Amino acid sequence: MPSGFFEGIEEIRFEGVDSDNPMAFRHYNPDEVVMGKRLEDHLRFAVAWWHSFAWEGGDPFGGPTFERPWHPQDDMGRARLKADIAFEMFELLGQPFFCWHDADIRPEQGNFADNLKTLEEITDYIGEKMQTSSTKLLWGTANMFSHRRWMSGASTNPDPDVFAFAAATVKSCLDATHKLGGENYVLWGGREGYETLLNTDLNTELDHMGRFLNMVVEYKHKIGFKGTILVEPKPQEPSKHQYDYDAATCVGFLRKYGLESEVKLNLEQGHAILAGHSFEHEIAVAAAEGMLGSIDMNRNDYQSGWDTDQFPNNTPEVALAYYYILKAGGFTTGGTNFDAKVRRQSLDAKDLVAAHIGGMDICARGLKAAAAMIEDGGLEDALSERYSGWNAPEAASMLNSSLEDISARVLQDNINPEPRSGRQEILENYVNRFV
Ligand code: XUL
Ligand code: CO
Repeated sequence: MPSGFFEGIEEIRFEGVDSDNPMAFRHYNPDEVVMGKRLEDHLRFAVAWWHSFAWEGGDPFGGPTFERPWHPQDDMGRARLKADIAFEMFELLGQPFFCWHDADIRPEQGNFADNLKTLEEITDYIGEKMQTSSTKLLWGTANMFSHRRWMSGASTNPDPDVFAFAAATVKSCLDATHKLGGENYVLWGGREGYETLLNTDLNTELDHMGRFLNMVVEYKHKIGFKGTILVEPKPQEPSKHQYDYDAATCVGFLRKYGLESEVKLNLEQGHAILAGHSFEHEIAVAAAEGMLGSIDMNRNDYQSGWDTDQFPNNTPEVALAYYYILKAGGFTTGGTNFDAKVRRQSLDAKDLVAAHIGGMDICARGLKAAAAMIEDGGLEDALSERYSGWNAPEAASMLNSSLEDISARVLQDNINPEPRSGRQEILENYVNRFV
């Protein structure tokens, strides 16, 4: 028996670009084949349990606005109702994946033993629902930032008891992710950072975080979890400074602690913007290091300057993100998670479904534009041409020579470089032909 929450909303279908039905896909046809692969298999969309079902509509100035039948989530009955509603929405949208934090799916009990018990109970319940559903788990994660116990960090907390609580919590979430067949496990350290350097021992905190992550990887192998461990960069918010600042910082951290072949990155559009980067920059940096794992596809408001977690709606931005993802070979275990929430005034079930329709449509449109650019090859040709000087043997051999040898050659051949155009506007115009 459906709950009635989505009453009046039919299964969302692909109707094509000429459709004016706001509750239909215009670009996302899961079965459309692009570069030899179905769109659904390229994009691997996931619904975020926290924003879509747990979040109650509060902001820093006001309380809940949504008043869903399963809010507030303080008992297991409502946790189960929330799961029922979630799976109803997955079905309506044909969602291939979902993601959760422990705190989104079970009520907070205030102590570890009871948190563990309710997590096991609710993940058994979700597991039963998955038996008759085609929606799978993209990733699970532990919320180690909301409860007051985490206020000074989780693995970086000066109090060893909090480190212990964090280790036990991640173990329980990794177990639950494994039980549900999750394809990845994410760690985002919202409180792994500091409010002030004055009370912070940076070296100790980073060493603890590095050891903690190594223990996560050791445990993953012990239980035979085949998914990917992902860390999610974000420069700040809620902490003033977060150690996983951006992709480049995470790459350095993973190398320092010997994790470069074990851990990849979950990159979020809004976090890239907060770090002062474009999303495609973060993706390209991770891809260059072989550490591109998964993405959280949500934008920020460009004026308000904080993490507003809105659904994507900008085709050119999304297209460039997928261009660098496709160029890196596409997702393996990763996917496109909508770490996005409807606005506080968007009260209706219809708003929640329409937000996902729009996000999926924009991503499909962006991916198709990206694939067209790859197939056309214009950007790749321009790159090859720009670096073609390095194909000459005397150029390539320079990298294995020395400053003295190169200096001698500059004198002997009278090398005097002629500046050449970077062709930025021409390339930007090229991209605009596709988006
Ligand atoms: C916070 C954020 C998180 C992570 C998972 O900004 O993005 O939701 O994705 O903890
Ligand atoms: Co995120």
